[in-house]
Amino acid sequence: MTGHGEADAAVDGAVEDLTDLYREYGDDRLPPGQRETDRFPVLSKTGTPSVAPEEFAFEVWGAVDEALAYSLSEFRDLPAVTQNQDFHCVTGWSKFDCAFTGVEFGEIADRAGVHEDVEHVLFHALDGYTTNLPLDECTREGVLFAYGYDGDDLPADHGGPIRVVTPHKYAYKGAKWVSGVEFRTEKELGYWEKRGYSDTANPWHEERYS
Ligand SMILES: Nc1nc2c(c(=O)[nH]1)N[C@H]1C(S)=C(S)[C@@H](COP(=O)(O)O)O[C@H]1N2
Ligand SMILES: [Mo]
Repeated sequence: MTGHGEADAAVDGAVEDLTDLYREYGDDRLPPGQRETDRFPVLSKTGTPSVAPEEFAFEVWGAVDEALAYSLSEFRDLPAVTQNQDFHCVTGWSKFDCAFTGVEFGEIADRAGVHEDVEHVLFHALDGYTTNLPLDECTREGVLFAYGYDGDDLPADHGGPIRVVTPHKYAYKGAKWVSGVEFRTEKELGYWEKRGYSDTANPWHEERYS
């Protein structure tokens, strides 16, 4: 580990291996129609937004007991995990063994106190991107608000300071530069989901388009 970011604290702890998550869906680690790459391509609808770390706020609202707002340093003080995960982009590349450090979705949901009638989550990002998931697809293992990658701070092009990762879904379900999490009783489709990409987005079932 050559990192010198605050992510180190969690990176130095035990790394959980989530790369066998595919077994829920079949025998193949590489989903159908994907090819493995060693690179980590950057895919953004527009450019990388510039973020002043001191002004960054991570906010939680909607049908919750308590709306939350964290500065970046407050967020990085929350309990964190490091997980080895695979990453699958709907355009056809997969990157194995990405070490993401961050806060588990469930940790944030617990702190906010999600109302019983919430079934949907809409993630908001600084570039205007949104993406939606059912609540029960967010509270499962692997969904992180990641701020560390490979022992360092998550690079800005990959969504730093904080991005969502969703190893059981195509990666468009993981908002880079995530700034808000909205707990909803009714579904609202996100940016790509409105534009014809699959709402369910399971890579092993090749759910690419709706
Ligand atoms: N805010 C935001 N998040 C985003 C996107 C985006 O354009 N804006 N693109 C999505 C898509 S389609 C993919 S494949 C992944 C790409 O992540 P990467 O650039 O780190 O490879 O981010 C997802 N999250
Ligand atoms: Mo993508």
